[in-house]
Amino acid sequence: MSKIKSVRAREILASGGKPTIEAYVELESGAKGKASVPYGSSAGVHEATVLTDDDENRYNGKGMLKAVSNVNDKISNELIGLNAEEQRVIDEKMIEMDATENKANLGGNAILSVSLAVAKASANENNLPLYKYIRQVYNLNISDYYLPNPMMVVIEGGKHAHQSTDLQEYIISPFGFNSARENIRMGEEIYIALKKHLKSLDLNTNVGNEGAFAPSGLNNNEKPLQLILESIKKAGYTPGKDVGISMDAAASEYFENGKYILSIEGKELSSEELIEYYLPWFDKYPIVTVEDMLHEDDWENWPKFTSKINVPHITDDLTVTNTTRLQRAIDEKAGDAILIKLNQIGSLTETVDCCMLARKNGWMTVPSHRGGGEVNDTSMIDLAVAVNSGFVKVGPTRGERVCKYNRLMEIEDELGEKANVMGADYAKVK
Ligand code: 2PG
Ligand code: MG
Repeated sequence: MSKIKSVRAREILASGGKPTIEAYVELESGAKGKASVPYGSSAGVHEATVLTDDDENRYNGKGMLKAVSNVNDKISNELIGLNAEEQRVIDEKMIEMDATENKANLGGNAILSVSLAVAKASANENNLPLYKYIRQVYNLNISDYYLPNPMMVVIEGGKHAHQSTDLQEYIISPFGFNSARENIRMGEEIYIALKKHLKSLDLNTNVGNEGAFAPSGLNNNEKPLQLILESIKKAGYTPGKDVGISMDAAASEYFENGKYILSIEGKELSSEELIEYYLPWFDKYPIVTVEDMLHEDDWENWPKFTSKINVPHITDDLTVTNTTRLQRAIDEKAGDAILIKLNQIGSLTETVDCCMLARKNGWMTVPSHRGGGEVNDTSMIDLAVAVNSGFVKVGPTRGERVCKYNRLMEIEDELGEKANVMGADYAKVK
């Protein structure tokens, strides 16, 4: 057991060319931990605050010097001398210091960077990889390792791309192999097959925020499902058996003044009409999961839609990795699986609590990358392995995305014989 000796932070760049924050923690033993945090571009309104500077002269007001100084001048004073293995106490201390519902004072970005850096320093001190340390420090009663399948975003639109679809993400979810490495390979092969397919149809293959294709000129929101289905076959895999299709509509982004506005089709739909619009897709395509098909406060209609489909409905903007919102979603049967983003809530402890609440209620967890400002930190993968998540959602290309898959393959190698894979059982809590 070692005490915290120093806590520092600095501004670094995230994938979108705007800053984010990185924290460094050193323990008295000399063990060190470093962590950076991402932010979203279609962030939900109920997420923890990403504290940015008001200084329009730097990065158009998106600098993070305030968050950095909150770490260097405020948080560090309170944490120095604390036992680094008291992760819950440390996180609670920062939450108490902040004293707001949504971490508006210190910033969820500032708090999370320190929370993760403490965990990494202490994991190093204990000579444990982060995923093992998370199980140990929170006393998680999970014995075996079941590695998540990749959930690879291959076509993106909405806020993540310009002139593409209204829905935000079309995803391939490979699960047929009994190996994370092989499922990742399958996903990448389908991605390349899709690239060839798009080219052959004279559709552009430029990529959006998450490294997925963002073809312009598609005149409806169903077309990507068709293109992906064709590409799965072209790559030599069997749809529904080896790999399924997933979607994240990110519907909050096209909800305006009480209507869902599908611009590329010139449609304005009510919740009921939107549900009817989606339903035929479930018969035509091997859809295995869907996410945020309704907006973040459409509580009334989430249970109606979830009861009409027989695949997991993942809550993202609805629950924002927040146990209070998750409990409501469980009680109201709004969904049956949850997207997990550390920065939505802003501390490791609250994120792990959210995953455990989901598990207790039979909900699949799906840790996810962020759209706008991703970083090379791979903590989300260690978290996924610690809690036996069904999938991890990450884009197929770009360094800040593939480092996540590389980490997953590294863990698989490290665990060797002990590495089971979620495979087709992804929706089960293991
Ligand atoms: C989402 C995410 C990640 P963002 O909606 O699930 O794909 O997007 O980080 O922009 O909120
Ligand atoms: Mg989402």
